[in-house]
Amino acid sequence: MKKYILIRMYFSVCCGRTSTAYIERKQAVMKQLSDKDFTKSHALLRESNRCMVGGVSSPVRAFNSVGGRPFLAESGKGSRLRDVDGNEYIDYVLSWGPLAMGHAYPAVVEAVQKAMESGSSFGVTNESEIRLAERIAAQFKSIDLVRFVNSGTEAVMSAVRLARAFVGCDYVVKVEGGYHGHSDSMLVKAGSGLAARGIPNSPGVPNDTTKTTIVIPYNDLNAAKEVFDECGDDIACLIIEPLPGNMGLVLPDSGYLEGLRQLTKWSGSLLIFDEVMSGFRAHIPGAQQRYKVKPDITILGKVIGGGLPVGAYGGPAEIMAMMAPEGPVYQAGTLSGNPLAMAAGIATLDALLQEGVFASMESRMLDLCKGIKDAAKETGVPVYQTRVGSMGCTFFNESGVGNYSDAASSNTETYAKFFWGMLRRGVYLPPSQFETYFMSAAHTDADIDKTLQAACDTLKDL
Ligand code: HOZ
Repeated sequence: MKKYILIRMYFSVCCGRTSTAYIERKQAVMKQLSDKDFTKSHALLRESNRCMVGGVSSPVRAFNSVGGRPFLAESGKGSRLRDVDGNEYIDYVLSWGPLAMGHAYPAVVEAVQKAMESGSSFGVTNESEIRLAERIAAQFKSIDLVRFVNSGTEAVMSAVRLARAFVGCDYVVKVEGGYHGHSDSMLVKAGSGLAARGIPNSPGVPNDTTKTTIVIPYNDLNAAKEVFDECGDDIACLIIEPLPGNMGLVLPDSGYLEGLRQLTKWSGSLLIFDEVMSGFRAHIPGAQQRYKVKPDITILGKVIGGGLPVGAYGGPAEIMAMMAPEGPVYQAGTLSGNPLAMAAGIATLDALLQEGVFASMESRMLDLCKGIKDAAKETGVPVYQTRVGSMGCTFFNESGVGNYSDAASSNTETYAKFFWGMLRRGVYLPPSQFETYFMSAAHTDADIDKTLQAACDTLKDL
């Protein structure tokens, strides 16, 4: 109980909820939004707070890091998201990435409806699993065999277990600000919601679990070398988002990923690429293709589920054969390979892989990012803009951002003002500086023009 009270105190200090700055920020936000009606959202939020922890099913949705209260979603179509008060936004969050074809893409809707009519879950293998696995293996040179699960968290947890069993030791190396879902061993100096709240580790994770997790800064090959020199024999795997998207979007320095590939090879450890975010977004099929580095195990999620809950991990047959029922490493799931999710994933990939689709998303993201950078320059607001494929991020930072400590030095107050200014003008960006925004195939040139106009006006107001 005592520990619980201390943790509560720790959280209120971390989040600064009672500070004058927090109250002032909230008041400023409310003033900025006075011309938008959120009556129904706020009424539902009061209800959700009575029956759901923090009123949400996932922390960043509470908008804590930008202050103010979140809206509640009613529906989405194409590039647009509509809230329960009838406000419409050009959506660059896209359910945090999965909706590569946009909201309610007709082929996805039709595929899911059709699958539903044949039954929603069987608990035995269904042909749709084979078809999605085939598509993934055909795209990724590093993957022979796939195992489907229901989320990226599950895929990471299982892949780390697989790596430990395959290599025969326990240590796992991860990157500061890298986010790999919320399994215990990965909640050490993680990005996303933890970065937004400035929490290094989560209470409730036993010290013994994280003792075997070694954290290195991103883009620092010397730091990685030191760790591998010192304890390379005990390292089962190095897990990394090759293109980190959970500390904002940070790009790998030239040679960094190749260097990690060499280190892991020399020490006999596995290299795991977490491409939950970058898969089918950094490139087709992912960051490993863009940067020409082949991992041992790949983690996927988001786009391969087309908006339904899917995670997957895959690799060469030699490694994957360690998994039950072929091998001794156990992992199972009642809804794994669920036919509705498989159908959504297949329809999404089939549409996205059509000639020119990804290229046009990429070129729109390029226009958007270039436009924001130009507007910031014109208005004298210092930003550091990153973009790869259909992913982008605007850091309010005078210097470059190459790792987590750079990202953490960004001006989050200014990001919060930018977020609300854009929302007021009908553009929904991630409600945290430490996330990535996404383009869909449904976004049009007119959407980009409207977004850039909103960005110019908002930046002028900052
Ligand atoms: N992990 C997601 C952001 N990178 C957040 C998911 C959510 O809150 O929906």
